[in-house]
Amino acid sequence: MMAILNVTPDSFSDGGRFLDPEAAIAQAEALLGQGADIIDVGGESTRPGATPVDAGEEERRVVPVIRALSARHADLLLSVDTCKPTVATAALAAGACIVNDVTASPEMLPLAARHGAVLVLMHMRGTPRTMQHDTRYADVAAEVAELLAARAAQARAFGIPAGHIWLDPGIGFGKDTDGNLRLLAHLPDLAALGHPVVVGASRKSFIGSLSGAGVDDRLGGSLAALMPLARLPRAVARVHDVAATVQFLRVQAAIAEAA
Ligand code: HH2
Repeated sequence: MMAILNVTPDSFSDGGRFLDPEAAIAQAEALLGQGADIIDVGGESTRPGATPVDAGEEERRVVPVIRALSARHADLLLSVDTCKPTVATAALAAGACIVNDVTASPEMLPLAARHGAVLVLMHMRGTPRTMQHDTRYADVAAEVAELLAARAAQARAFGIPAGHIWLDPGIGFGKDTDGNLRLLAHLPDLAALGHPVVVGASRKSFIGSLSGAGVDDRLGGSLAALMPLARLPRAVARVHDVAATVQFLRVQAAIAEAA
């Protein structure tokens, strides 16, 4: 379970709540207490239409939080949610061991290889500013799997082991509601590429479209969106609501064992 910690003023769900490093560290401690395995620290919102942040500002937001958490918890898996190689480098030096790159940029491959880091490769069409302009695909699941398979092959060619390359279909990143649902329904196809799979569906707008619920009232839909992932052998859920997700996944696993 990867818990979301956005050190930003403008993230779509927790924007502005954890911009202060002390508040961010306290939130990380709370998420760990609820059962998070990984804390994913982000300093730039990627919500549709978000304004880009320069590398210096992004680094100033995430690095002190990563450094403080790493000093307090020697074994904690810390992830940095960034698409900038300089921010990733600074975060790895401060104690992160996972680079979560929503652009799956080829530039991150040598960097992750050099540091022995886990690399999350996520599918996005365009940029956060443009990604919802065209959400049509001939076959969204096939197209996303093809792009991620190609990028994963490049990552392996850089010497990154398969288990360190995590693939994410990019729920909400240049997809409409039907596209998101299709991607979730076809997660086993992505898992068949032989890498761990990450899903970030937590509180996203397709849940609002299906239910009419506002952003802070989407827990039920967020858990439902994890059902396909709960059936995969190597999978990571990226979530805001850690305690409820831990409970959901435990009960799912117990049912699977009883089958
Ligand atoms: N979604 C968001 C950000 N980073 N990383 C991965 N791997 N997968 C995702 O689906 C994903 C992600 C967007 O959500 P959030 O961080 O909650 O909001 P914001 O981008 O507004 O900070």
